Amino acid sequence: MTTTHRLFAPAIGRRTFALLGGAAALSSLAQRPTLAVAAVPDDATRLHVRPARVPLAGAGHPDTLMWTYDSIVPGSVRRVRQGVPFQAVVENGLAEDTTVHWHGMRLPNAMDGVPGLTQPPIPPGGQFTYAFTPQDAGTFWYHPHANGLEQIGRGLAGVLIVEEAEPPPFDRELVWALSDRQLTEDAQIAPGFGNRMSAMMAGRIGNVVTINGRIPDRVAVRAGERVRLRLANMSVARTMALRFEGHRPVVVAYDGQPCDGSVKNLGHYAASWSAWWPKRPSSTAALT
Ligand SMILES: [Cu+2]
Repeated sequence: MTTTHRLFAPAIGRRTFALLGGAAALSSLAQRPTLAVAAVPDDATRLHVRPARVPLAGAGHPDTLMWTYDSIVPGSVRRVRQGVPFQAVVENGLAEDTTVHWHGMRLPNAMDGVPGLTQPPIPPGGQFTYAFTPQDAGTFWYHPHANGLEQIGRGLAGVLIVEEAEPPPFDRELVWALSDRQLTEDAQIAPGFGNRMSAMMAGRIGNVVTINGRIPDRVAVRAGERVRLRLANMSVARTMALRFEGHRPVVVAYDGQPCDGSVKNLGHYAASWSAWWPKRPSSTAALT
């Protein structure tokens, strides 16, 4: 039996979005060939930081001009292996400095991406090579640490998955990169990142919530299916409170660390969960 579940009422328009398809598409993009440049190993991942127009709001709305990794939002899901060296060459195509911070990862200080502290910022047109060996398996994410609120708010973020040597058994894996955007009527990122009022209040809370860069609609799960759900909250200020009505998810890891399932809320910047759907689904699942 396949049951279709409504996630929430989107703020702009409606569209059917296959979350599994979205995650698969992101994975395949991560595999695309890299440019050949001297002194860069063949197996290095490249991240091109650049403005691009992306179909955030969906049919009937103009594409949204965002700041992207490789012209997609969020950046592609990067999969690396615990204990296996990882390299990423970041090329800055923005008109301002940037860096990449690997959120939640234990790594050498020089690779932590804090401009002026652990590295010089990557200037417009410049590049920087990050290299480290992931020590912990889990769900992490990457984002700039330069002008972070605006650069993340304009789209720069992606999921980094460190695969364990022996993954637990599951039927299917879903990756949900959660975010929110402050959009104008014509589906563009609203200016005013330095707004004093929002800085004094809760921060910049968007008027549109997205999963994997799209306004979500429905996701189908089978009765009794064991789904490994990887969650990352990439919004700059919004606390995501997830409700799975009729389901009984079990939290198996938090911020990349295995846990006993007692964690109740996915808070701001609490990046990583994995969860099972071990029981029969019923009629609704809600994200609020
Ligand atoms: Cu972070």
